[in-house]
Amino acid sequence: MRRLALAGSILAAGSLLAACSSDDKAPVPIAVVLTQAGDGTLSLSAPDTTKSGAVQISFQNDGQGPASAEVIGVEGTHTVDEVLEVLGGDEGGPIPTWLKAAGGVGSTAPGQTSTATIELVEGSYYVIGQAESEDESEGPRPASATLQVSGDGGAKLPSAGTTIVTTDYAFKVDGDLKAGANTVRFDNDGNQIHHIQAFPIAPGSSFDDAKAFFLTEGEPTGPPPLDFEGAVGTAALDAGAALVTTMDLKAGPYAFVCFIQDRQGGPPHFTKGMIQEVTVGS
Ligand SMILES: [Cu+2]
Repeated sequence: MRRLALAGSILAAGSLLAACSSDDKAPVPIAVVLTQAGDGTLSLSAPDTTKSGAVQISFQNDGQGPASAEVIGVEGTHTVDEVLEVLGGDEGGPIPTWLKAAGGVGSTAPGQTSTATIELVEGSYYVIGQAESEDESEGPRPASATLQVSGDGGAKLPSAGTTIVTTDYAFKVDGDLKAGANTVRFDNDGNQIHHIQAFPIAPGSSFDDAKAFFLTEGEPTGPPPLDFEGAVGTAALDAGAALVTTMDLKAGPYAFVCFIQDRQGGPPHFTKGMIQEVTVGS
């Protein structure tokens, strides 16, 4: 944990130097570390404050299973309990307008560090560290930290060779996705909150099988047509927001899926078309 904090301060010094020698400001680095106690309790360390603009989150998952770090903005005064109630609430429930999904780092394997660059405006945020479990009721309570963002302007979000644009209700990939680490910019041009969850289609299965797996009610039969172990995903992103992240992909067909519902509540977006086949090149 100490080593990461040190790395963060070296990066911060580097970005100051970069700012002096160029008009382009570099994203401000932020180190977020999730730890898990022997009894399963999660805790999160993150800075209390940062400046507005692009912020590069480096998320170190020292927990026992895959976890994510999402940044949630609140308009007005809302406690973290209110935020967690929305995030862990009934599937398909309404999402209050005071809650803003600012992005963050998607699923990260235990022992790994992943980064994502997001854009923050002045305001109050919570960083939520959440373990992923197949049965959400069994997971530990998410850990949280407050983050106060001040100022205006700041660094711009970097561009990336490949952009994935979400609309209500579709994914559009601009550029190539290849086997290995892809730096991807995710732009949410829709009016709803979206994320990108990418599942490799299992050998011997087709995209139609994958679609049927998600869209058919009741218990599926037979082996799943998707490789859940190989799945990668982004944090949730509000309307008009963007982030830059890395997606580790392998060659072959994927199903891109959004599980989020409309703000007013309702079925997950894959039922409205946000389940699409995307082919990753070798
Ligand atoms: Cu969506």
